[in-house]
Amino acid sequence: MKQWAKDRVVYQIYPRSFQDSNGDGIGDLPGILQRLPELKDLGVGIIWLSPVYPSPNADNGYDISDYCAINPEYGTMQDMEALLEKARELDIRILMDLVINHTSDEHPWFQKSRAREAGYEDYYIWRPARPDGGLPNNWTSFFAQDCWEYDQVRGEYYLHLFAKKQPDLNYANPRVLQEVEEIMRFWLDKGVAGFRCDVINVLYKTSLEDGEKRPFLRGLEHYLTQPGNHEILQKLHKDVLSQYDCFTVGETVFVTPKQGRELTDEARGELDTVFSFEHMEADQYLVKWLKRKFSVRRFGAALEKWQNALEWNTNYLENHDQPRSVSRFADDGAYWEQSAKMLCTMLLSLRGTPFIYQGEEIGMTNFDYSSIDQLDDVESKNVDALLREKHLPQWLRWKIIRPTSRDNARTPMQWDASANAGFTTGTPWLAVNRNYRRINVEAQRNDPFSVRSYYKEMIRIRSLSQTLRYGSFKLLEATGRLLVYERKYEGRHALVLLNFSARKVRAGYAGQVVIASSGRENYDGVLLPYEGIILNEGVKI
Ligand code: TEU
Ligand code: CA
Repeated sequence: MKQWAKDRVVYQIYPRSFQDSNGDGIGDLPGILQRLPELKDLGVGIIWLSPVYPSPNADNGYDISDYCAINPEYGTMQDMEALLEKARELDIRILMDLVINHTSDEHPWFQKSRAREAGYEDYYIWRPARPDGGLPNNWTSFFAQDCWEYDQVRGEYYLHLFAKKQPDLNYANPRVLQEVEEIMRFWLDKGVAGFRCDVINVLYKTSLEDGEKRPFLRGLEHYLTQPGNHEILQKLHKDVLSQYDCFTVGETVFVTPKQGRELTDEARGELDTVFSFEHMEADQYLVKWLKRKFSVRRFGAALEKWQNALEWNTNYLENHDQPRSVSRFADDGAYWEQSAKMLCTMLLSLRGTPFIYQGEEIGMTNFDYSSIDQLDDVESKNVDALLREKHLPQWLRWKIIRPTSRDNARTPMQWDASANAGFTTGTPWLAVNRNYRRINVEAQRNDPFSVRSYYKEMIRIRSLSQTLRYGSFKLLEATGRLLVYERKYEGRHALVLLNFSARKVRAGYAGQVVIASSGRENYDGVLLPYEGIILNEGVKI
């Protein structure tokens, strides 16, 4: 793995919600370009762009209809080149989102495949109905549906692990992999620095037998991290990735530490790093819809396991699929500011490359909508439909969907206190959170005590400290309220003390304060509500 990818901080942009430049209510590439100096100022070294390719937007760009072009809603290829150029000037590298498990059903490959055009028949996973007329198998999708859709043109069903407008590609067909290699080369030759690889451990379907009985994701055992999947990744690495100065992070669903190690083993040559999900279960049972109270103990246990499982981690608390961290793991009310800074202290002091999601650096919160009608997300809508089928009343459906919906993180970026938070002069595609007059970049940019300034300072401190970047990780405490860990490098160490509660908590350590989210310069053994502190050469007392 490249050293630059270890030393830099990544910032994820969800283009649709970042910055609109032409008043159509949709974020775009010129909008991103305009904001690059802002990100540079924050200390960002890499940007991950969620998909910007042409797409019918059944899943906001994760359903791609042309991999080597730009969605006209977002601009042109010239705009993309200008963005790369400006980023180069500022020494910011750009990662593209590589979504290759599925395409849009409007992709020309799918159009040709459904028409059985020569050479394209097997680009997707087609099956006839069962003799009894039933679906080809009993699998269920990630988006709360079955996995098969009947296509009138072809007279067969196609497999889709996600929405029905996202047919899965057939990786048993070597032509498909060649196409993917060409796409990767196209972008790497344009100067992108690598890829965030969407659901990259479910590409290869070993068999299409019925799945074991289970309440969700039936069929998973036939496609999760299969040997055939490792082979695909090795080939992409050998043929393409190894030829460039680039970095990959695989979004690997339900990944175990052992699989994570295999996927990132340099000797095997597959991916550089993976996103794991276990810490996201600190407030849920396996799937996001089954919420439980956030537990520091569970969170700490997941961190301990993953921080030590892999040679190098990628750390995140938010992305476009997860609710806002300050609303979820801490307090977005009375202790909003303290909470956001405490979480920042953690994110930037873990071992691995930190990923900050747009708006996280100003402490953006979950949406304040009052009903499902205000949502856009296909996942939320499918879940609502499923729960309605099961006769759950509306209030209960909303209670389940509200804290979990992906739209919590997709509300437009809050830039300033003007109309629509400075995101657009038109009507935003998704409503802006009403708290934008209080929570926005402009209000925080020049305030040395703001959440954003704290992020900036933590990024700076991390960049200066080998201990925070490369040190080993050791969990010292993960109790009801308190999370404490040690980072150690070449005989030097730092202690990170985090209070996940609205009460003062005794944490008996002493040392020199490197940074405290409260701004204090001395530590007396008691953490303030939602306070985060890093102590240099700290000791237990
Ligand atoms: O997400 C894959 C994935 O695991 C999610 O579908 C997850 O199950 C869900 O969002 C949890 O609520 C990736 C992308 O990040 C997501 O935006 C896409 O919808 C999905 O793949 C399909 O491309
Ligand atoms: Ca626009």
